[in-house]
Amino acid sequence: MESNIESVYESVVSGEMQATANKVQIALDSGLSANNILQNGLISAMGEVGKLFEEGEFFVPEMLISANSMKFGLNLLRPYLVAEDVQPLGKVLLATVQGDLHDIGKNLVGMMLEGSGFEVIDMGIDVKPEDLIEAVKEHKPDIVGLSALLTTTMVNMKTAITMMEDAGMRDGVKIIVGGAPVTQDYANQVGADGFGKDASEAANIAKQLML
Ligand code: B12
Repeated sequence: MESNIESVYESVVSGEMQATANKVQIALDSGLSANNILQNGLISAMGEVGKLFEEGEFFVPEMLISANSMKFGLNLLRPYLVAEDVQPLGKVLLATVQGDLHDIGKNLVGMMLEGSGFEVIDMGIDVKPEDLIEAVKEHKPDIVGLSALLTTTMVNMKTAITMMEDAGMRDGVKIIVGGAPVTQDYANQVGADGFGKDASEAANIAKQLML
């Protein structure tokens, strides 16, 4: 790996936020393309972070710090990516369902998706299905990601999916679901296209759904 790219990669994996931005700047100044830095520095580092998490080497705090470092680098890189006309892998609309205020896991999922090259639109917490439908119309995402942490609110995933079906927009969009009480069985029951038990799985399933 080119040494300036390797420095970016290492700062993300070791979770050094400001250093990641500095290393991205150095890589840009050395003449490397923004897309090269994104793919081989930031995205591949987040791939490694996801792998370390799956192997039990990293836990949620480490993953959050790496994801934040990736964001520092990405913020600096964004105008250069626009200038190079680099297209994201796809667009994901994320929301915590109505009645539910938990967002730590959803935010982590959003960061991992960004780290995998997706554009993420985060609608926040306690999102009414009507608002979700308006947002799907407005943003035309490839994937909608729904998060729920309560057994009392996970049923609102079904409500949202049914309302999307009734609005005739279900075929144009993939839906992934997750959150502590959600299982693959539950995802099947509510008619979702995918389930992720953690942020790393969420990114993997989103990538698969784009194929
Ligand atoms: C932090 C927390 C809170 C915080 C939330 C702060 C915030 N900004 O999110 C506060 C204090 C506000 C809170 C409030 C409540 N909470 Co609470 N809370 C938790 C706690 C301790 C941690 C949740 C968390 O952040 N985990 C860490 C993240 C990283 O994990 P995660 O959320 O599971 O997300 C991962 C995966 O699930 C997945 N994922 C998540 N979303 C998505 C989405 C997609 C699309 C995909 C693919 C994957 C995915 O990837 C994530 C990252 O790896 C849990 C206990 C627990 N162990 O889960 C209880 C818990 C969820 N809370 C609980 C309860 C009961 C409540 C309250 C009702 C308490 C009360 N009486 O007021 C209120 C409800 C408020 C509301 N209306 O939502 C119960 C739920 C019980 C149940 N079976 O329904 C739990 C399980 C605690 C318990 N054991 O009783 N809570």
